[in-house]
Amino acid sequence: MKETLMKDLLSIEAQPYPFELEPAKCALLIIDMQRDFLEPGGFGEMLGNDVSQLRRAIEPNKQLLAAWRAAGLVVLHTREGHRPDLSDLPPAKKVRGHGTTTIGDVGPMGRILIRGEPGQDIIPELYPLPSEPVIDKPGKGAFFATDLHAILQNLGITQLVVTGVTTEVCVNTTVREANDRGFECLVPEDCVGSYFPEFQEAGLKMIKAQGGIFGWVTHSSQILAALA
Ligand code: C5J
Repeated sequence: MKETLMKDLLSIEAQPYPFELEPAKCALLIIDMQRDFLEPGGFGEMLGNDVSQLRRAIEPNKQLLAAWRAAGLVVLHTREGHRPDLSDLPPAKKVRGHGTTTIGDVGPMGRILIRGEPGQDIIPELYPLPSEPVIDKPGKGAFFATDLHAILQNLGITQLVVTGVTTEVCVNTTVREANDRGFECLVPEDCVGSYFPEFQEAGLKMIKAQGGIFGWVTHSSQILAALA
């Protein structure tokens, strides 16, 4: 970590009020920026979703990730997915939606949401460095059935900048889980994405409502300016 940043408290303009970011205790947590959710021809698009709604978050994430890495701060990534033998896939999740192609079946980029398959991996634009932990999660929240909490505690992390997809599902669930475990969460609105514009708006409102009931919302430009 940059020596100068270590001692600083960075005040980030945010809603409902400024977020006091402590670089030594704050990690960037990038949620599920996976090929099957974001790439044309992937599972998300196969289900009829407009992936451009998610892809607009790629460039802001790239810039934030580059600045975060340059500052020497902690980065973690998550991937939603299951074991190849499906032993960690609840039957209720397997059949949800009554689709003809569901989790574990062969999709456009290998078996859908199965660890090790091309579609389950992170998009090349945001690919993790070998030093950055990747949390494979079977649920929507990144704390459920993973070692994320232990890793954050071991690293002395108490604050999270949470980005990724989708805003109302895995980002919101993770922010709520983190909040209940005592972490302060800051969400840059341009670095999260939903297939549904109305859910993008509502998902962000839910986080910052009632005095920041789950956390804070900002724009990545505010974080970039503070890190610069
Ligand atoms: C979903 C996610 N939407 N990462 N996953 O199934 O939000």
